[in-house]
Amino acid sequence: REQRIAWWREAKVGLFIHWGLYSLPGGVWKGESVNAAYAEHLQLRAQIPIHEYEQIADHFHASRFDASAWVRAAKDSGLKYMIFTAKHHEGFAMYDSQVSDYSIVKATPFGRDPVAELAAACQREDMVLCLYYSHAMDWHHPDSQGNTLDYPANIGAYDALHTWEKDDNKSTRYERYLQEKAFPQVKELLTQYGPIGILWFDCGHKITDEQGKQFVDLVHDVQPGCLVNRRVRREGFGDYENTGDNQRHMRTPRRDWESIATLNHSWGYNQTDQKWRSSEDILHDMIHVVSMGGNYVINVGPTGDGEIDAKSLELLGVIGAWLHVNGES
Ligand code: JFZ
Repeated sequence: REQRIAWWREAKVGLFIHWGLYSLPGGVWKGESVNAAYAEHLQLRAQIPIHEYEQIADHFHASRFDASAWVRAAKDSGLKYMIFTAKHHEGFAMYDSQVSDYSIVKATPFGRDPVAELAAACQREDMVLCLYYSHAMDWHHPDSQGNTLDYPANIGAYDALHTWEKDDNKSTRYERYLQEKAFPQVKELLTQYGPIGILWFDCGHKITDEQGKQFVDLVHDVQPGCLVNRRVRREGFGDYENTGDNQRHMRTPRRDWESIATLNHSWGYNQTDQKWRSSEDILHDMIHVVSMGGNYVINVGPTGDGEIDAKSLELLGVIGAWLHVNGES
């Protein structure tokens, strides 16, 4: 672990990128703003049937996507690593997956592999590429428990979810999701794109210790140099701790830790959320976290077209200017 985490301790600051099918509706469904802070949770919040949600892919052209532009935005802002959402809770692979046809390459007119393009751009710019994978929740796979249970509390109304709820043998079905989709996709991410800095898992409270350990072992078996964050399961798991979203300190900072922050209130692009944080506020948090020994990761949610919005770029610019003067390199 000491070897794995050396680059991360030096990096201190990173960029999170939430990009998926949800980026296209951007928090609005059928002309109505869905009252949810997290635009990437649209499918669940608006209880959109899977076959309807799938149709977003038909309109996903991402005509302004430019991997180098994203990597340069991170680099110019003084950020050292980039965490990209390879699959969020919606279950859609934002990379070329052989495991499922529900992917950006197979299901959209865009048809390209953003992870491959980001990997190439990161290599050119000396940026560490890290990948987010929603391992516990998958709103597209019929056997994933992610659709219900404690998140939020058995909100029930669409396809997969009902059948799952009525099933007596939930753990068997969930295990099938892990074997059929989650484990094989994580393996793909670790074998198709060169060295990955962090496999960033989320919502591990939904799985067992044993399953959490299986994810950690899988990552370290395939890429011993790849870090795993705590959210793979719970406190003490993985290579380092995470705070809750937008939390600025650990109650008990016993090991390396990371704080992740949004610039408005959503992680995915939300066209209705204009409540941006001030640059002073963000700078203050970043300095606070890093001075307390944590890493600070700032999030942007590019539009479905593939662009980082002007306001986020402006805020990143302020961070870049500060780090340029005060950062270490
Ligand atoms: C999550 C996701 O559900 C969300 O969409 C986003 O990707 C974010 C980075 O992570 O949600 C969480 C997970 C954990 C906490 C809060 C929100 N937490 O520990 O406080």
